Amino acid sequence: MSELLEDHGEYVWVRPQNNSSEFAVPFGARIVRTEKTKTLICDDHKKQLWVTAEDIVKAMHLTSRGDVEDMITLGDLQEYTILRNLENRYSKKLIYTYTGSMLVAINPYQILPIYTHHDVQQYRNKRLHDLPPHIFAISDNAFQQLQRHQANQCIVISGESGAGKTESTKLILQYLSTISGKQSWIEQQIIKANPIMEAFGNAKTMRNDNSSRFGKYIDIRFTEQGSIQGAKIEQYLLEKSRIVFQSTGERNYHIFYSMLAGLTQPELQRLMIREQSPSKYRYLAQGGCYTLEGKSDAEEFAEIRCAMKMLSFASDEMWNIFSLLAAILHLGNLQFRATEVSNLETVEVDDTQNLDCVAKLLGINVSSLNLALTQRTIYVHGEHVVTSLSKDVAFEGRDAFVKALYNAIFVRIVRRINETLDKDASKTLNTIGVLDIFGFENFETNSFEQLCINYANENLQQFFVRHIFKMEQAEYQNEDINWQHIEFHDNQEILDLIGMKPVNIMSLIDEESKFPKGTDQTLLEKLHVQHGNRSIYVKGKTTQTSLFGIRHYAGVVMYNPLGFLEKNRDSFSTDLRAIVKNSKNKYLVDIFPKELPMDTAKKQPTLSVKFRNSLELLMRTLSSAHPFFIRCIKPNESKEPNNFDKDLCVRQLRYSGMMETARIRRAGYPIRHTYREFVERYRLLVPKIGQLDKCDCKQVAQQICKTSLPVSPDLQFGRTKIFLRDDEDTSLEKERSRIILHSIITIQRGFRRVI
Ligand code: AOV
Ligand code: MG
Repeated sequence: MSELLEDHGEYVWVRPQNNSSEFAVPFGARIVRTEKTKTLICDDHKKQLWVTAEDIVKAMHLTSRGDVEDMITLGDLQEYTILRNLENRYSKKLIYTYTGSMLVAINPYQILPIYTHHDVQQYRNKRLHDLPPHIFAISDNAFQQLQRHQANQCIVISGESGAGKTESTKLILQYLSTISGKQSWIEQQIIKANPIMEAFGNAKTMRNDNSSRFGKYIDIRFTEQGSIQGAKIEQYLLEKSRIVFQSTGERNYHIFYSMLAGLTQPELQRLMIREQSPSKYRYLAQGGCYTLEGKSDAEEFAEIRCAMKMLSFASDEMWNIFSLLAAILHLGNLQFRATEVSNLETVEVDDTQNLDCVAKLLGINVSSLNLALTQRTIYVHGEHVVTSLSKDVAFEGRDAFVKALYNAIFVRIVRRINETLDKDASKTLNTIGVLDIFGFENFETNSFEQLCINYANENLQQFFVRHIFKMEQAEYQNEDINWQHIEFHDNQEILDLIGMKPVNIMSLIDEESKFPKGTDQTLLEKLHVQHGNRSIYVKGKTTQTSLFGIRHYAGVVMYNPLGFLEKNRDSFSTDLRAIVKNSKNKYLVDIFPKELPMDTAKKQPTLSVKFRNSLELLMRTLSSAHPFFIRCIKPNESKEPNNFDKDLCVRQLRYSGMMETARIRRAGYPIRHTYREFVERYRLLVPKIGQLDKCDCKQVAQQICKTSLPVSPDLQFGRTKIFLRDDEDTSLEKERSRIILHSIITIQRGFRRVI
């Protein structure tokens, strides 16, 4: 590239300097001055620095100099060109950018004045590219497509925790409910379903004060006239561990704190809640964080109650829910004492007060509850055998019960919301579905939940890749270009490995969960034996022998199988289940799924089966709809405005699978110019080209390629654009630099001769 260096003022891409991060990518700059062995450049932040000729990767495509609203129009579509485009726009508070019909949304972490009623009106009935990129434009487009083609639409929102998925979902709902017409009751009910779902399914985490700990798909049904007729919400994989444990700085689900702050004194008394401070409850106190900045739990509670009323929750139903939540709090404070009977470790409840409260609230006899918490009945050859539990096992059993109980409450609440929103579902009408789902996860320790989440993301990734592959194909067809020889492999192999082909990882987990002698260790051995020699399966290295890994589309994730089987069984003690079944609390009996007879309890569907079934259903729904994609990006970890952390953003771009757009492009012709742009840039390669307005740019382009490129170059002439591969682009750039250099020298010589 040394020829380039003489071309002063040229925009170039420069290799990252002094940065060892795996996410470091070339950055954009302008050449200021060149000396013998080094070049002075000025980067986007106006910082000047000296680099060597080798540091300069290549000249910048014309379309990358400023910023573009649709990154598909970047003549050079790469990770670093995408990144610079996003950063340039973000610095101007332009948080939305398209890549075709996909929207990239960067969380501004500040209130921007772009969501007003006026903005809603602005975007109404416009084509996608008529106005600057906006989430309202995507929403409107989905609505237009629904009406025009009478076909289902779906909007898939993804991104990591805190990237803005849930806020985006709310903005889409706000837009759709505003434009759909009369602002009737059903629209308000749909909007109000959200605070209820958030109260029970969102919590403060280190990454997000209002983190959704479940995935959701909201399908909104429209009448032929385009007004909202109803909606249906599907929920996925609520994080259950949070109910009994929170890491430092995190909270349990919002509802517990708002309930304590918002219930009246008589209500608290009825629930036997003597302490209003969350710090007094073990299940709320482990994270050491009780309040949320800028939020009043008591006010929130009033809003939740109001929203529940609007969604036709009866007051006794609400009371039943609060009673069960109170029971959970009392259960968490229950104390056990280790005892010993004939040298065997046993346990007893050491806390009659809490035990009484729990028994009353659950409608269960105190002594049966006491026994169910401290003993286990097993069936051996059709006989009941009762064994006493150790203290640790008793605690575990209680926690497993609480997790199941809270999950059952959550599932029931979503079902109730659906009963209200999903009336008249018999009429098949077209829908717009919005998916707000956890993004790809790779933590220090990855467990069964991460495997499920990442499997869901692999499915979505395939859906996405197939869609953009089709779009790219459409561009080639529009331009009458031969597309046949372009091959692209998606991630089917990973999907097969985790959950699709026989003896996949999920089915092995299932098998081991049902096998009486199965342990997490035997599971690991079976996984290794079955899949050990596949390239996408990774065995843990010497320091990680207890782990197994998968080479996901977004990178390798190592999973720790510890606890996999227990989580997959998704069950709790049969003794507790038996007393729940006979409880006087009808609501409690009702929210637990009708269990199979006790001795066949093992045959209940496992979590992996349930999850795979709901995922399969989701993928079928999505596949039968016309998709839009929103990729949310978190610009920094400190939740602050005007701070674009490049490494963090590149990582997300990779995890979001957005690089597939670039990769698919690279599989074909990555560089493309309109004929006019092309001729403007390379006209100097051929002498005597007249005024551009008067010549046929396509013909001139063909002439330029014929004279300047080696014989039979790999390129294609489309209807309006020329399509090039990297080699041809580099040749043209070199030739251009050589000619510029030559003419500078000629001018300088001529100038010297004159003086
Ligand atoms: P998430 O849904 O993607 O995370 P949220 O939608 O909850 O993330 O966004 C996190 C926070 O970022 C919000 O509470 C807002 O403060 C801010 N935010 C997001 N989008 C916008 C916006 N368009 N304008 C202003 N502020 C915004 V998670 O559910 O944790 O995966 O699990
Ligand atoms: Mg969320």
